[in-house]
Amino acid sequence: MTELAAVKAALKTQAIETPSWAYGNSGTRFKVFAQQGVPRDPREKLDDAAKVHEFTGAAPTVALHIPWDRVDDYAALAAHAEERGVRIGAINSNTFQDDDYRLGSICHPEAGVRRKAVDHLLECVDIMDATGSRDLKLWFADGTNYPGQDDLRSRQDRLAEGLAEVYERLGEGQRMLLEYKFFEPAFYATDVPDWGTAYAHCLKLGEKAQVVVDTGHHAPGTNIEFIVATLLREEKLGGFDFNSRFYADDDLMVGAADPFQLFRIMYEVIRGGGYTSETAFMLDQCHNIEAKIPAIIRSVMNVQEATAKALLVDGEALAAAQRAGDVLEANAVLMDAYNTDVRPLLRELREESGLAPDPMAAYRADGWQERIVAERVGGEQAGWGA
Ligand code: PSV
Ligand code: MN
Repeated sequence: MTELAAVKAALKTQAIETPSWAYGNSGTRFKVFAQQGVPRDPREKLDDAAKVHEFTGAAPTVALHIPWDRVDDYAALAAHAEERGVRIGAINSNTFQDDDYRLGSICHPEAGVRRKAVDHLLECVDIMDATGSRDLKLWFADGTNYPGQDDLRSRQDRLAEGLAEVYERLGEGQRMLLEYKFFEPAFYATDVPDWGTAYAHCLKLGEKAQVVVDTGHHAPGTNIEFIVATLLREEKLGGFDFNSRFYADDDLMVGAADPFQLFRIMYEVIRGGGYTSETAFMLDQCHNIEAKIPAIIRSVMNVQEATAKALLVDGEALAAAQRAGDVLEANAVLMDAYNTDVRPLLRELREESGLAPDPMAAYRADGWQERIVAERVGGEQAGWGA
């Protein structure tokens, strides 16, 4: 295989998971702007996700969020997805939207609330059994707003206990992916604030527990690719929630705010042997003012572009420059790959796979957007909490 053929072959295997919630209405705490044609139920979300896959060829799975995507029959929902050409991916739990969770969920001081939270997580594993999902994605809003509000150490003990019960319930081939986030909604202390805390819990739990890196969950200036390299080295990187941030957890399109950072992350993924199906490459985004389906298509393309550039890094030249201590040359090797216009390569690749070269234009020409605007009238649009 020529080098370019190897790059193309690697790109053809790429699978990016899209989140069901990105197809629904979303907003800030100030306003949710409703859009026409937005899905009214989980099936319609899957229909939209299928369109993203149809035009990109790179988004074969869709993450669900429980209870936002609660249905009576999950096996039937999975069958609906497959009919449309996609599959259900990670199951995301929600232990943050009930009044009971004011002081936390699995870290809550009261045993009754902790029980309720753990039961919800166990229910999510039941759903995984029905949908055939591999990953349970856990993000906890748990934390405290004031010093002294609760005992930091006891909260860690409760967290460990709750996670252990859920871990025991995981079946063959199932995993739990633990997300960290440095602040919000708690402002003083968050119970899983950083990769170190997530790593420590996952290490104790065992190999089915892995850390997930949400790119929007770090303080400004954090070297995320270093975290990626370290987690891969420790065999504890379960996957990504990709999105972009300028200020906080902005959930903007991945690769929009800082495409160079995304390239550096993908370079470390490839360098560390993480470019396999063992790593879940998921989007965790919300499209508040832009059209949702095209925004998700654009996001998938942004990940593809960053990956193509990362695959183009001349590893031998880089290693030689590093060995020689040639700082400028080593940096130039990396920048050469980053500065390559990979769009023609990706267009070619799509045509080889029987896809339109420009997924954005193909979606525009397809008529799906006009159809859903015309047909999805009445009913309640999906959105946060719906
Ligand atoms: C909240 O920060 C969050 O974005 C987490 O990252 C979860 O993955 C997602 O919401 C869905 O619960
Ligand atoms: Mn996330």
